Amino acid sequence: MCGIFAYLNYLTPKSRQEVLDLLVTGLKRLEYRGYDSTGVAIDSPDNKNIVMVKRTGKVKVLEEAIQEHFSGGEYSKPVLTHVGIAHTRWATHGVPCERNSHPHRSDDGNGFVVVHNGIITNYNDVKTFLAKRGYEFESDTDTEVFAKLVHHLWKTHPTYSFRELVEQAILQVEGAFAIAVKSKYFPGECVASRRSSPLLVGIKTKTRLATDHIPILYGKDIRPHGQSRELPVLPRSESTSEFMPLEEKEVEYFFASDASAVIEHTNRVIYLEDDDVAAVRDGTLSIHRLKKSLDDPHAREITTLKMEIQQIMKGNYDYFMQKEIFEQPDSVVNTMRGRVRFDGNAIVLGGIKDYIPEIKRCRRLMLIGCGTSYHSAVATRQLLEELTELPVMVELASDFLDRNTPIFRDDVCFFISQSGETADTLMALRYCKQRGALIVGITNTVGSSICRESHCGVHINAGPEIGVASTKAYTSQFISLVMFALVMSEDRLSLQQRRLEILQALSNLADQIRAVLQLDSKVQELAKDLYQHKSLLIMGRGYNFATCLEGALKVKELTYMHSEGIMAGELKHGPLALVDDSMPVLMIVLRDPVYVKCMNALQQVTSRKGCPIIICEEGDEETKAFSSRHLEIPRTVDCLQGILTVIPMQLLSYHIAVLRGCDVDCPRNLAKSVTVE
Ligand code: UD2
Ligand code: GLU
Ligand code: MG
Repeated sequence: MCGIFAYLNYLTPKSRQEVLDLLVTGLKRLEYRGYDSTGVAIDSPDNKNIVMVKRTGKVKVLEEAIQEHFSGGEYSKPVLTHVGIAHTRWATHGVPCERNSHPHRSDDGNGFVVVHNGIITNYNDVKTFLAKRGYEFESDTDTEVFAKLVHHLWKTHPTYSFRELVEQAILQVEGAFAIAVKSKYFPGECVASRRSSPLLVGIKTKTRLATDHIPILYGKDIRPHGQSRELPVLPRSESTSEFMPLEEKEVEYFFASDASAVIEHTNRVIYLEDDDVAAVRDGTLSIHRLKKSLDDPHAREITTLKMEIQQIMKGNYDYFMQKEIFEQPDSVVNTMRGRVRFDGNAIVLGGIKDYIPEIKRCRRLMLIGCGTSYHSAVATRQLLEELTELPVMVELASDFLDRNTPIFRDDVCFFISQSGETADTLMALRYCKQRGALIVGITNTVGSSICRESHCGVHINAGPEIGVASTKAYTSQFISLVMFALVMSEDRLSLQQRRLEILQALSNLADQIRAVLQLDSKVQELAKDLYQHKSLLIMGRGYNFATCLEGALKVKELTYMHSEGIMAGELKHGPLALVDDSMPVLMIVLRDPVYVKCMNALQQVTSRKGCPIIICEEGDEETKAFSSRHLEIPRTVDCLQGILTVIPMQLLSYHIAVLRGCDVDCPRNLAKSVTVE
């Protein structure tokens, strides 16, 4: 989820100090991605060991430690060929601390060291397998199993090449990863691979490369990854001919999570694909795949980047918020990773599974949060009521405290916060804890105060969110609460059909989010109509009321325009007075149980000469007929609609903010993490 940077110089003299400088600079370029700790590994001055430096906190802290302990003397002598790896971590497994920081190692002797981004979901199985064979683990991470697995394979298959060892190891792991591995036993070599996490290789040579393509070498067809726990000895891949793409011998390679860390060194990069194994040996890069499928290409193309750093950091995006909106197809999958098994229709929330019996016995569920986090509770309340059959209260943390709300020992209180540090939410947590309630956290930040002070909880694993206005954290909080509802109803026979329907919809969600994101240019056009107005009313009800609140909050915080989320059922009790031919109105009208009621509201608005923008289901001609402006979203199960309807609202507020010249990533007067009351 965060950053990898690795550097290999072949026949290009560099002192270790220079290598460390390069690694630290590489990490600085990745800083914008967000992280909580850092680390590097290089060869020791006597070349007999690997030296690692790790720190929690900023790259600056790591840099200072390096300057203090690893400069001058032996560190300033040039080495002809060397491999260094570096990492910025966003903890998913184990709190941020030096012990959990990467690189992780295979053994006391640092035989293999690994940096990893992502989540290895079957790491517990691999850990058990390795523990039986005497491996002792020193961190809480999923990553560590990878280093030890490679070591185990090396011991059992002494003739395997470094690349083959890593290849065999990735066959055994499930989940998402980008990894770079360095080894004492294979000096001057580096092996990297990826699955669902980005990784690219930068190539720097003195003269232009002879070719723009690195051929892919395919191995024997072996079974797909991740099916066996017992690590069978797999056939070695058959490819033996290493390809030499370079005319010259001197070469430098950079492995990085994104081009921002590489661009100042070279603009020639190869974007690796899932399950590519890229290995450098004797200065030669080769790319391997274990299995060839019909549509696989023969080579990976070397692309020439023509972007500036600033541009690359945000990808094709102008702002972090925009980038995070577009990350949602991936972040929602990360939230479900290792938890939802679509094949067996099973859900396990490791962080709360032991508490489920206790939660099932509770008197009521309370969901407490502020701002966007509060809206995720509003969005899922109805489903929670339906699937848990418990009373569900949804509370704003500050108001909840103001009221001295009565809390009992048999209450279960959820505290929702992206940062896990929100002061109001944290105080409400302490208030409830003191009264003996069970405290459950829903946070995006491992090791945060809410995570520490809660009895149990769910990490939403959305990855770092940089934009002040929350987007992907909202959809991931939403999904975490939906998963909780599904867990609670696991043994309710009468609810099985409903659960299946929701699970099915969850499995399609990423693609549907991608489809909604395609509306971007249409939303931008709508923003052009709206941005000079003073106000925007957003109406809906049922499962989509939360989207109205969240949409209005996004508009307020980003554009400084007035906006209100209105419960469509309340229209005739007041808000209808605001409607005339000039008041901008947006209405969410989907084909769900409240469709008829929403249509009534729509009619009430149009008969006041309002010309609403309608968010409706794809191809719903009847609804579309009410207005010339609409956004069509794919059909999903009612309780997940809110995820698809909030995305156009995120895009709309974003585009209005840009048109109004507002600072999208840092709205005035707001901070990312509100740690004051
Ligand atoms: C957890 C562990 C992982 C591994 C895995 C085993 C972490 C961060 N994750 O992933 O290392 O052991 O289980 O399957 O170590 N928690 C709170 N408050 C919160 C959020 C979480 O107390 O606000 C607790 C939670 O009860 C659990 C731990 O933190 O004990 C990890 O929660 P998670 O959601 O990351 O759990 P899981 O199973 O996905
Ligand atoms: N899951 C790994 C950890 O918690 C990697 C996290 C990351 O991508 O930074 O250490
Ligand atoms: Mg806790």
